[in-house]
Amino acid sequence: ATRQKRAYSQKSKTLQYDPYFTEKVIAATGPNAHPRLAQVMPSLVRHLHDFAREVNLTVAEWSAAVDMINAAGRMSDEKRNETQLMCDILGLESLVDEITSKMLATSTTETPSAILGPFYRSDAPLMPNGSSIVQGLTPEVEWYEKALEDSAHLSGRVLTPSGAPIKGAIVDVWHTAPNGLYEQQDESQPEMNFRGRFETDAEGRYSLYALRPASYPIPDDGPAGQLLKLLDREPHRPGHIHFIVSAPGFRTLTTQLYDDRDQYIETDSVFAVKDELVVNFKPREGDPEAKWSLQYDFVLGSM
Ligand code: MBD
Ligand code: FE
Repeated sequence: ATRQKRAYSQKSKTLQYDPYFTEKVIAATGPNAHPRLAQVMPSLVRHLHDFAREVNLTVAEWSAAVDMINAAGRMSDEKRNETQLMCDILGLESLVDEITSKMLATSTTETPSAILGPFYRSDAPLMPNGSSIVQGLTPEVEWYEKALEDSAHLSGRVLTPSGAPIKGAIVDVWHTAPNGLYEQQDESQPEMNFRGRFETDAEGRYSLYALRPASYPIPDDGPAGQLLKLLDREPHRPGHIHFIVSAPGFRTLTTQLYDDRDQYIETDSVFAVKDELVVNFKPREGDPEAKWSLQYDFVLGSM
């Protein structure tokens, strides 16, 4: 790494650029431009141009970046969003999530949000409270032993900002198999495995069986993985469970919970961990269905 740095600094030059070029591009915007775009595009153009000048970006480098974005687009479909994954490893999805939640927050008690990530499926089955999102667990699957060890009961309430229970809220939950793969990434898993939606009862309660989540490297067979390698970066995300919690009249909460035992808590490759979302699973007594127990209340924000 040191040698490379030196080689590049030898090549760097201080160049003089037309000081009006960027303003000319911005000024090309017409009077009937979309108002929000008219507001944000001058800033985007300025930052892009400043970036290119700051690093003396060459045609070959810009072209490689275009190829990379095109490759991400070609790889993306309803099962995999590689472009989003590239944003994730640059911290952009987490940053935008943070901006949005600060913009919309109406109380200090609401549960912090975390990014959606590229593996959400909106049509998970609605299941009765107390049922399990673990399917296809037979001794034949490679992660059978781990799934038994990590069996977990999740429960809690969905609350208003002042702590009143919300009846009829939907808790939409998803996580990977112990092999670190979401169901749609893995031929060997049943459709919608480790996904479910649960409706809260009159006390705002939800409950389900799932697994303590395992850490795993984000998919590294595309441009995002390539970029991580070029940056000498660690591809792992700490084990996490995704949630989307929604109820009429409240702001939908997209978030994740992180297992505090995880070795990657401090080095999430997509920068999404927040202290308030790190949880401690407790041993569960007297339940043959689960070795671990987690209780967590979600507080939704008002509209
Ligand atoms: C994931 O599982 C995820 O949740 C995010 C945010 C990015 C990549 C993989
Ligand atoms: Fe995830």
